[in-house]
Amino acid sequence: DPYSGDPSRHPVLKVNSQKPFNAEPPLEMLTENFITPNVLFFKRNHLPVPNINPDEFQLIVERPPGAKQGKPLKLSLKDLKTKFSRHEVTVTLQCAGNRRSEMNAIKTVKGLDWGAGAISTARWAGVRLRDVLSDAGYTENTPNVQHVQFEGLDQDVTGTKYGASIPFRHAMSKDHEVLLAFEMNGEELPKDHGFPLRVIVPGVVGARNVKWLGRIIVSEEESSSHWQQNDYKGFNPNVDWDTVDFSSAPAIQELPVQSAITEPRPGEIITPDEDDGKVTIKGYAWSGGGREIVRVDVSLDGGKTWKVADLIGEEKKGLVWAWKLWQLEATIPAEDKEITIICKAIDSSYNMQPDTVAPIWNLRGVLNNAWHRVSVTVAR
Ligand code: MTE
Ligand code: MO
Repeated sequence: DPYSGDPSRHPVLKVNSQKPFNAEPPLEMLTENFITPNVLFFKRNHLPVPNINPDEFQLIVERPPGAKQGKPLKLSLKDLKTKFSRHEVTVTLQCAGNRRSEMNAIKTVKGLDWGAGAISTARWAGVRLRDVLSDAGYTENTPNVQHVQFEGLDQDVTGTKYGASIPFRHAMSKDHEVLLAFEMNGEELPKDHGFPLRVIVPGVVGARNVKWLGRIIVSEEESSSHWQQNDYKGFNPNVDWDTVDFSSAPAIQELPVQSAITEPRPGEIITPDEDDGKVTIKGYAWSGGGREIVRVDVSLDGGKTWKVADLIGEEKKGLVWAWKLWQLEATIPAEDKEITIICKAIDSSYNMQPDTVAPIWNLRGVLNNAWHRVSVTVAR
């Protein structure tokens, strides 16, 4: 069993697939903390978790043509920790398949049936990718370089490794804070999250945040991996598996604005406060590309009227990589028995979420960011 070396996991996680391991935290636990505890952080593996000896580990960085006779730069964990300056950043990671189950409910899609919990936030520590690329000899002026490819050390039975890439200018940008991380929330990177080293690309889809990083290749082409070329792309709702042409669409990088309700849960019977008739609604909101969430609107009447939720977050200058948790104390009209709660978030570019799933449905079930709806019964 190639999965016999996988680590043990917290029993509270909702498992979407055991082998490879894919799981999300219960939603009401997800928004208990701004920083998601490591054991609750969603886990998305395509392959068995590789067993890596940290004392023998070496990151291989291919050099630009001509530099050092083409010999790659090899860095041990100690080299990474001592030769480069440490950098920390709070980043929310989201899988492109977050909320896929709502797409599946309309028309079957291919993929794991994620609820709204394929998103989590951690404080990551490591070194800047741009510093490592500079050390290998790359500059903003290196000719013929367009992409930075990341190769994982996890592989399938045929030896194919997980891989992905991001644009070179993104990797070299000081503002974008791309990190080679060896710590997650003050602890050594857990096995499920890429021990001993992973890439963190703030504001970019989870799939490019390569775990168990083994090799970095700078190239004119994007990664040739399945996950860069033939997966994690968006399509028109009428494109099906007979007509899909993966080469016609760009690989997903920055993600669109997103939000979801985490409390109450669908079908729950909620009891308004005896004195003021209020209930508490909670959720999260996040956007890709460093766009900060500026407002979350919540409706308790299926979208007829809207209230503004309180935002809970971290102070950060410049680009913002972490989500906002939000909360609303709201009065429910005395006559209402069944209500539909809706949330929608607005980011700093005034991007807003689409109101329904059908117009953004796609065969792979990615990029679902429609208004999130939760129907509950009111008991008094
Ligand atoms: N990196 C490797 N090497 N192998 C993988 O299967 N999965 C990717 C990405 N990096 C993956 C990987 C996907 S699709 C996502 S959403 C994130 O890791 C999930 O990161 P997490 O498990 O730390 O939440
Ligand atoms: Mo993902």
